[in-house]
Amino acid sequence: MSGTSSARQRIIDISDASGVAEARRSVADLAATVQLDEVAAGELALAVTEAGSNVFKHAGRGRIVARVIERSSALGVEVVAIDKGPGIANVSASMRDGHSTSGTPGSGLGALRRVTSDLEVWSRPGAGTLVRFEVWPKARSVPAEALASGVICAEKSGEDVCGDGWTVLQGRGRVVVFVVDGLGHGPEAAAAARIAIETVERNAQRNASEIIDAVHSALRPTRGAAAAVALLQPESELCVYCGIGNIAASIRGAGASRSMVSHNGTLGHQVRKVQEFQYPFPKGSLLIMHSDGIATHWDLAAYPGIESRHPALVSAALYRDHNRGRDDITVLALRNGGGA
Ligand SMILES: [Mn+2]
Repeated sequence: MSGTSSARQRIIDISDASGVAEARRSVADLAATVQLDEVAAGELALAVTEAGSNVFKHAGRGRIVARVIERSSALGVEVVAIDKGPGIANVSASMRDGHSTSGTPGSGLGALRRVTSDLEVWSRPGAGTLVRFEVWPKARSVPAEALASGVICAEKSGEDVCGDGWTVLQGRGRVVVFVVDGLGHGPEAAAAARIAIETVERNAQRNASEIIDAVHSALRPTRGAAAAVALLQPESELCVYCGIGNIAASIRGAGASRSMVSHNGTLGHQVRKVQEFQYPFPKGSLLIMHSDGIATHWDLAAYPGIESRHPALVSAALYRDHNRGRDDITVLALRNGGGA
């Protein structure tokens, strides 16, 4: 399989000006691992500083989430700026270069668009702002995303490692999407999650229930995990789903949402039944999967228009507003189709 999405990610809290500098440093550090050329690295630093400053100036606090992304074997960096500030009244006017409401929310978006790719903004007055963009090496022409996705995976605050994990593996007309939540949190949960992901990578050609069986066997020496695999066939508009334990998953499209079924149990320890379920996955619809660090009672209707935007904005909204705050969290959104 090719096109493994990397789990390499940075999350930086911004609550003062030093947070903006820290975000610039931390994202530069991440970018160094993908060897951006000097021009692209400079533009990334500029863009992160601009996005981070906007968060601090207009919302007082928020977060920058950056991760390594891969497309056609090129590596780039995706940045999402997340705040719960006053929001932007007119996003499209703000995106126009030279828009003259300097100092108001959104005033830097034109500048941001000049130095980044695929800039997307979701904002509503009173509902905060979510900004997403990509930066790629200058020498590469990177094709449009065939299946757009966004994911945030973060450790419980106070922990050094994350007991959740995820992977997206693409190849030969199918996509394997896997989310795992190692029991509890901390190093032992992280070890279980890591073993689960390695097992999925080794078994990615198999069917969904075989993948879950393999994970169950591999996790026996660990403390165990909840996990689910969604085996997508985008062209046939199908999703075969198989899960054990508390991973929430649904497919949403045209205003309707369908939850997918996992059986109870703990992989590695107690599994009564491994069963595949098949669901329609129409073009344009969104797969959303998350661990129980995210509360289950969210509703995308609270974010008008977000369902048709880049999935990274969807995962950012759920992360911002539905984080229970007492566990590791993973939230992943993937569209059958491109970005916006
Ligand atoms: Mn959990």
